[in-house]
Amino acid sequence: MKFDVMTLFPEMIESYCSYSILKRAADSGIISVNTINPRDFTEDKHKKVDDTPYGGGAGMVLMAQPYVDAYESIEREQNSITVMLSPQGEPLNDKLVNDLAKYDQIVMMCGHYEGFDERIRDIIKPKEISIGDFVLTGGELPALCLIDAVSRKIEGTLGKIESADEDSFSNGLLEYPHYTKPREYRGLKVPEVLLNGNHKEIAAFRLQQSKERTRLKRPDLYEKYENM
Ligand code: 4H7
Repeated sequence: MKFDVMTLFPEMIESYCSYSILKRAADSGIISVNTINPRDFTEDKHKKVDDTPYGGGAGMVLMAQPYVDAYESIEREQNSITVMLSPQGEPLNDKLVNDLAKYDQIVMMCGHYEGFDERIRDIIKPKEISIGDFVLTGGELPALCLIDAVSRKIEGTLGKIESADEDSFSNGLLEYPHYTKPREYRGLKVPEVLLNGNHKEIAAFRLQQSKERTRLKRPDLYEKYENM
């Protein structure tokens, strides 16, 4: 999987991707993360990427020319999708993440200030995706969420130990509680069943815990699970 991120702040993307599991995946060639800075495509000596809005109002609008030229400089694979991270997008969830993981390349567009000149959308026609109903100062965090969530769906990214773990949503339920040493901490004991080595009993306990906490914390998910 190739991720190409259009951003005015490439270090934000590079930094997050240079740690832990994403770093390991990039080093082993399973993913590659590349940034493209629209500022490098400006045509004036001040490298201006934004300007005041026609019609008036506060803030600045990202200009079409640097973004469209930056976009057109990106080499496109055959099986590629272009995504704009925006509060107006389709909500990101596990199903959408799985769908995105089927592509060979995801080109991402990160906005700032008041957002994009509408002609950027008219010309590029990206799929708009939102990570939730709240506003951020820029699209980089949502782009990183997408890179992270998609990467861990790709064969070979997670190690054996991480993959064996049944994560939330893979079965439609939230994760069961986890414990590690010591057996007792501030008077709180690890549930006895986890210490007895009976794997059938442990699996049953964990499933029951998963169901119970999903029912309490996310009744909307629990209803979907029950009707599966
Ligand atoms: C595109 C258009 C995504 C991107 C406008 C991006 C939330 C999400 C952005 C804007 C994002 C999300 C720029 C509009 C900053 C608001 C103050 C970047 N925010 N912004 N303005 N929910 N912001 O996924």
